[in-house]
Amino acid sequence: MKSWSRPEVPRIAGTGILPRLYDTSTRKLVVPSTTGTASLYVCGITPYDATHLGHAATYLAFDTLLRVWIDAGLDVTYVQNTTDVDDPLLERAAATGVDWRELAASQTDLFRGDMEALSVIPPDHYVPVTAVIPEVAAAVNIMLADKLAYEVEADDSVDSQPDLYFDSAAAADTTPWHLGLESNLDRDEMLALFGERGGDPDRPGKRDPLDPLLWRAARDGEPVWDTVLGPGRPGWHVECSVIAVNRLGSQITVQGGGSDLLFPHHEFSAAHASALTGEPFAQVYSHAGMIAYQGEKMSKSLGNLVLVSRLVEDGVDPRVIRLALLAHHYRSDWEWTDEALESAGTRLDSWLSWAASPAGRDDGLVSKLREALADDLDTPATLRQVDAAVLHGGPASGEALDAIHALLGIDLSA
Ligand code: 5CA
Ligand code: ZN
Repeated sequence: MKSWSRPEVPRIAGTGILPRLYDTSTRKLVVPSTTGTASLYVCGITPYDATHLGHAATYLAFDTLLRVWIDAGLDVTYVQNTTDVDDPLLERAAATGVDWRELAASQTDLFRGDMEALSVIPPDHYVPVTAVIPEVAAAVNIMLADKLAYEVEADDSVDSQPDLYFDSAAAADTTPWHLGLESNLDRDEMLALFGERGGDPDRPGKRDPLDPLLWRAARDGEPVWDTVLGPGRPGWHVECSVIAVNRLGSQITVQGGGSDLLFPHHEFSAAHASALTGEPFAQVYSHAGMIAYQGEKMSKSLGNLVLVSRLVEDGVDPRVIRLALLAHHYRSDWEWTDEALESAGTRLDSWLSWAASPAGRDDGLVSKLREALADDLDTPATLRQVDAAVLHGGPASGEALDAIHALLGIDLSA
């Protein structure tokens, strides 16, 4: 599927640094091993109410990683999905009387426009789930043959075929994955989150309450695809595993998304990918913090949203939105306030007047920016380095302006 247009990313003089990244699974900072190439899978939106600042913050975190990797000379392949068929999307479409396909298409368009406005580098493969249903069915079929999937009789209709579930215990025995590998949660925490985040711990017939759905057989009134598994549609986690594995191969460099996806979504995406490849899913499991608003996590279901498109419509410079989000470390949870926008605006103004008359040569700012970002993408420290140069350093240099543009996505020439 069409993604969005690529922003200009200038080349910076000298050599970039491969960044240390926090890995949720080992709880350590690691520099993933790369031999000139890296692969990145980031979970995309469920297109029914995009794009709020929480989404934007998460995609900016991985945009920063991409920019740092590109500066370090890596050839990166980046894949992102859209979950363009899913229960919450179908519910919203039904509630508003809009066809679910139209809702997904219009919200994905809005998202593309927002990402473009924010100068976010697009993925190389932008993959809607509805385009890969046969791929996912084929993968689930392999899991069935490998005895990593099992049938659970449908409870709501005598006509319905059985649904298919992932056998977590069998996978722990025969693959490099085990329950908790990625999330490090204890079983009670998992059970609570599983119920809250789309799982069905109480469904009769499951071997383990935590086993996730792989395939949902056709039900009346639901979208359905004819596949090797019969008519139905995939479970959520396996979609991301299959999209990632079939485009990036086994053991990708980084799996990314917001921390609300850690369990069950990322845990089981990793499980399914390992079931398919026999390898660990990723070298680094990376999670961005949650943005709150008015005291709670900004979320479509609560409706406490600040939309990027609304801010831009109101005349806010997208660079100000970028700076407001980059002022916080990507792993921290924080609350959005109007004040965040004001101080980012003041910051951009001071940077712009400094950049208006570049002269002289880089006096070390470029390497300070690279070092701060190599330290688990420390954007707040990076912004402070620019502030210090603006306040106390000499005039801006062309090299520094290129570095700010390439690494932070802030073009100060306009
Ligand atoms: N389509 C699935 C992933 S396969 C999904 O979670 N979609 S989403 O639209 O709900 O979220 C898209 C991305 O934004 C996810 O990575 C999610 O973790 C992140 N996200 C959602 N809300 C917030 C928030 N308040 N703060 C930071 N990131 C958020
Ligand atoms: Zn996902």
